Amino acid sequence: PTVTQSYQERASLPKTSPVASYLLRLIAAKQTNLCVSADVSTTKELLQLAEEVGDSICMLKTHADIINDFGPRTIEGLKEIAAKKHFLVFEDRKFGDIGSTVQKQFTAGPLQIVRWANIINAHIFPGPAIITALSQAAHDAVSLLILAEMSSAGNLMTGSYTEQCVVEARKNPEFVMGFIAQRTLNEKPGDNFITMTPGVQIGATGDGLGQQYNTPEKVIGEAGTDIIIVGRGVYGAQDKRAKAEEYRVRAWKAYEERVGS
Ligand code: S5P
Repeated sequence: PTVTQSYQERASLPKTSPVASYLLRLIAAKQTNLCVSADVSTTKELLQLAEEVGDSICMLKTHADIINDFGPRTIEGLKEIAAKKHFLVFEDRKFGDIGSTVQKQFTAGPLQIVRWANIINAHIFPGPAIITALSQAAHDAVSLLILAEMSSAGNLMTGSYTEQCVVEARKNPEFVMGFIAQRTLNEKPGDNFITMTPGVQIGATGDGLGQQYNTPEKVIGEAGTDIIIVGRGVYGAQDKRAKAEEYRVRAWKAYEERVGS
């Protein structure tokens, strides 16, 4: 089972999407399973945060639609810092519409996500055509995460809905690299999906708006997930670089203890 395998080993397993292999190798090389969620509202803050935490992360997650002045400068700046500091960019657009519409949302409009994101995500409640539609509009360096579980209180993504996410992912291992979920969903032999888990903060249990928090040890060590996604826990801190390092060290140690290295 993948919970006891190293990131390095998993990078070369069969049926692993190319972006997943690349990311697994990057995680092993940089020794970081931390993704920082850059939920800030200006290009300046976004690029500053990327510079500050870049050495400690494997991935930066964006919500491009909350950046007031999002444009070519944002895209070029982000690409440059990502190349320099070696991390991937994940646009958390959470596609959830008919195939034809998501293709346009992915490729057109003011965000032109296909031009700069390495990783995107989608809900499968509209049905599996959302996966084929996004895959047709993508190029080789883009991979999809399916939202299989959420961190917010009372969400409806449980039981057979979550199971169906795994079924659809198994049909498309070339394009679907894994899940947003609260625990590993690699249950069948041969499953090598990457699980990324938001709702992580040290010293908080919630935000008063439904968000629920766990610790890095809980999600990586106990729930067997692969990457922690931390937003306010990092960008809300005075010293963002130091805080990112703190999360990196704790999540990495939880991983090492899990795989027994
Ligand atoms: O289930 C989810 C899925 C996502 S992608 N719960 C989440 O919180 N997220 C996102 O992760 C959310 O949109 C936000 O960008 C981030 C969590 O931010 P934090 O400040 O609560 O750590």
